[in-house]
Amino acid sequence: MSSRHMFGAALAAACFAVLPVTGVAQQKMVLKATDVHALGYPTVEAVVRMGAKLEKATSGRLSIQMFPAMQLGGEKEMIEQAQVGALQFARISVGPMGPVVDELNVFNLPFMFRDEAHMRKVIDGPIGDELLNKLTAAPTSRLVGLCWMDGGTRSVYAKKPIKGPADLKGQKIRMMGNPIFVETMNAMGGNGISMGFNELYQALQTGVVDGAENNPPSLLTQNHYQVTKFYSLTGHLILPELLVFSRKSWDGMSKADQNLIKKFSREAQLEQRGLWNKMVADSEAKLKAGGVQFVTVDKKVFYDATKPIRAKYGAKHVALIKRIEDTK
Ligand code: BDP
Repeated sequence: MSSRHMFGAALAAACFAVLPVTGVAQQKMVLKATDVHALGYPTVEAVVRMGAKLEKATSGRLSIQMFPAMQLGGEKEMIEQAQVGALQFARISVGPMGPVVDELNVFNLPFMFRDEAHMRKVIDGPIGDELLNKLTAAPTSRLVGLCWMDGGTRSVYAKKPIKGPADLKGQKIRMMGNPIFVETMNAMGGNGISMGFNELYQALQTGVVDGAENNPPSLLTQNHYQVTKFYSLTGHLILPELLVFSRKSWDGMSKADQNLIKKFSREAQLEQRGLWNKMVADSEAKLKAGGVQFVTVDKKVFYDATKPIRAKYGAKHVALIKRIEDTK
């Protein structure tokens, strides 16, 4: 962790230290929230709006202070800080949570969802709820799963078009911190490199990696498109985002406050996707205007190439995968 991030964590801890330890429902609480994205990004905006609702509903007793744009580090650091109660809300990808709560890895399998509508149906329904509850119940998580958000479809971007596995040969492609993703990229023909989001821009600029993969809003807002001009529509991952809460902080709150946060979280899940749809459309237009070429790809080739990954990591979760596939 860099000194800037340590300072952020210490600051967050200090601010929460004045808060009640058990059940003193009337005391003022400033809940710290963090996200890798900047203010205005749909996931950040959804949490900021939740803060306004919380303030209104509690006459200012509960509020949210947002630390956006990786001010508190990458997602690994965010998870760790939430676990120790140095911050309360962490908005993270389901990607880095897979190694913490194994069932979540089902969402992290390549080509698990048919399309984004399918993913939304799954997160909105009983499977979405069950997995949030699993995350909360897992002793390893030390977090409370609050809601899902939309993270769109991830495709590969690099300095050249990627139409098939042969084009990925020798290409170092940054993946999120989860062995499934590294193995997925290797199966797709490239060299998967696990790296924090906070290190990626520089790695692309200096050639430490040749490319990465993400949704259009991230490609745009992180300025990665300035270095990588070809966005090849592999669509290998449709990953929902997660909003989690520090279990340590949660246990010190009243049931009524917990229920309020849960209610607003569910509302945030549904509200965020309106913001997301608009952001994706805007981002695609801006990327094209910025000279990025969108390359059409025969996804079937990558689907077939990643079959061993689904077989290896899906074997333990056959029943859950069947339920996801059966969700229409
Ligand atoms: C973005 C997610 C963010 C991840 C990032 C990544 O919104 O949570 O940290 O991808 O690739 O799409 O690390």
